[in-house]
Amino acid sequence: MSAQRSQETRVPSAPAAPAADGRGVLVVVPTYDERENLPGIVARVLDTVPAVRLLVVDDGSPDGTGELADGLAARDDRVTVLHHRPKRGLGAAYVDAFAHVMATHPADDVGWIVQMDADGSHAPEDLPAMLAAARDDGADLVLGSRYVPGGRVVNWPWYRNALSRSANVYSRRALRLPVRDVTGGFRLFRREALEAVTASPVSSQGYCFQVDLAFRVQRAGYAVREVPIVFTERCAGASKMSGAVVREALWRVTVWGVRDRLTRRPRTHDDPATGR
Ligand SMILES: Nc1nc2c(ncn2[C@@H]2O[C@H](COP(=O)(O)OP(=O)(O)OP(=O)(O)O)[C@@H](O)[C@H]2O)c(=O)[nH]1
Ligand SMILES: [Mg+2]
Repeated sequence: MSAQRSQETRVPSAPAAPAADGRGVLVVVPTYDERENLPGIVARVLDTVPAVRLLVVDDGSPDGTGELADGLAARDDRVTVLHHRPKRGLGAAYVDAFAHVMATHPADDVGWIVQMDADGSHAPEDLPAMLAAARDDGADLVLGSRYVPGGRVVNWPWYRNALSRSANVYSRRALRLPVRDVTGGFRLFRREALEAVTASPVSSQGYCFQVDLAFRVQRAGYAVREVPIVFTERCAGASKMSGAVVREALWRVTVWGVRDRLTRRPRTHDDPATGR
């Protein structure tokens, strides 16, 4: 093969680490009825990491969030919108958005992908610490964690705290995962790891989508790190949390845990606090 041909067919590779200003990073923000929250969150992301790209994934929000996002995209070319229909839950919106990102951005353009809620619970100001964890610790997946030292939850009623804590304890034990916050939705993925774990179909929809992806990344042998975040209950709009979401998580995690034990994988001895 000639030198020129090998040059042409070379697959572009992702940078080894994300830049502090967000170059090479794309933030995916799923929205459903987040009209009041979206403009503020987009502005804060772009202020914090000015070289970042941001993709809003809207499932035809009745409150007009999709059109509002189009307006933000028209004013700032760092912002794009994926109008995703029909609404099939958060998991489907993320999976289709990830596929869209991979198809529209080569690896040397976007090597790192963030997932983040639009409701203000995830503070964009925590992004630099998450990027630094990937840069300095060589993480493939950085979990924004409420349950490591320095992390916390603000303004949740006791029953939401209890639900989240129990879901984490159950998921960690059932799946033998060495991380403290496996249900959180504020994360940074190395593109290669995300591509690898979404190559097989992902059918989990609600909260358990987060558990599903973290489990896949950890079992595939990628490096997972946790960085403390302050999670704040949304100020505006309604939560999409429901009994169905909890039931889905419970049965799916139980099935995965049983299947994992039947395959007789040795228990990991990693330090739960750091994921190392
Ligand atoms: N595109 C899309 N976004 C969704 C869907 N469901 C939820 N979202 C968005 O996903 C993010 C998380 O949803 P929330 O309603 O905050 O649910 P949650 O964070 O799991 O629950 P809370 O802790 O009560 O806030 C928000 O930005 C929602 O607008 C969906 O079906 N499609
Ligand atoms: Mg929320």
